[in-house]
Amino acid sequence: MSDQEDDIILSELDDEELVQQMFDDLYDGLKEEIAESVNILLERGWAPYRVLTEALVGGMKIVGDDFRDGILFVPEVLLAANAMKGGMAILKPLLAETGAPRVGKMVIGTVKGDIHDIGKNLVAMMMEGAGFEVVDLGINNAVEAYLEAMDAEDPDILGMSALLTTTMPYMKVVIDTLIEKQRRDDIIVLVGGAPLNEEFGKAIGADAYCRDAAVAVETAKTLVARKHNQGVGA
Ligand code: B1M
Repeated sequence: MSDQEDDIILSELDDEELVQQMFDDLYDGLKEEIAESVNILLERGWAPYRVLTEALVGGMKIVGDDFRDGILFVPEVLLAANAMKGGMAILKPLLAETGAPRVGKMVIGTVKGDIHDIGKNLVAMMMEGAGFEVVDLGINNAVEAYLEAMDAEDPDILGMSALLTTTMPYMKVVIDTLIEKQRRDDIIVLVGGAPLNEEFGKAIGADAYCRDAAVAVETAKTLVARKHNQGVGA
């Protein structure tokens, strides 16, 4: 087959075919193709959030399943993650453009020992879109980094992300340190990441476990509003 016959014209695919193609392109780590497809879907009137969840997060789920099953390895997954970030970079300003009034401030970071940041970045993007000011501490954060950021930024919320069963217990280290330093009551602690669940969130003393970015936004809004009301009444 010639190269030309191999070429797929992304703009000629219908929506369903294009999303399927995006799953393949994400799997193959094709950043430019992902960026082009994201733009096509946006031009066709898809909401940024729909592109994010249906096309990008959907595609990453397939990558994750094959990584788990030993079909894909770290280098391929890194390429897929890079392609995903290419798509997210286009969506970020659009998600932040909602004109929502400022509702609160969040410091967020992935915990010590953990370098996964896609989910955390997504939460940060969605929170910004919902009107929160977000200070992103990046990956591999020791408790000192969270404490310093709390001093410097005076946030309403501390968000922690962990993607590994070996790093999720570190969230408790952070919360226990806050208790020890009598700072736990000053801040709403939200936690998230694929291996966590509601029970774990409760067990470590977080205010809430957030299954995904949309839940993080809703939970943050509710808890910040409650905190501000309590503040007024106090
Ligand atoms: Co990693 N990895 N990885 N990895 N990786 C997982 C997590 C794994 C489940 C894969 C698998 O086996 N199926 C597995 C963990 C197994 C376990 O702990 N039981 C795993 C492993 C083992 C590893 C390494 C140890 C592999 C190795 O080296 N042998 C290594 C660890 C490195 C380290 O951190 N020290 C490693 C490395 C990597 C890459 C670097 C290659 C890459 C990360 C690139 C990057 O992030 N820049 C990577 C990736 C991409 C994955 C998978 C495939 C995808 C994660 C992802 O981005 N998902 C992942 C498999 C999986 O999760 N199914 C896997 C998409 C993202 C949108 O979802 O992160 O869940 P998620 O975020 C969601 C929610 O969880 C929630 O909202 C987000 C958006 O809806 N959320 C929050 C997340 N954080 C939140 C914080 C909040 C609120 C909500 O705060 C308020």
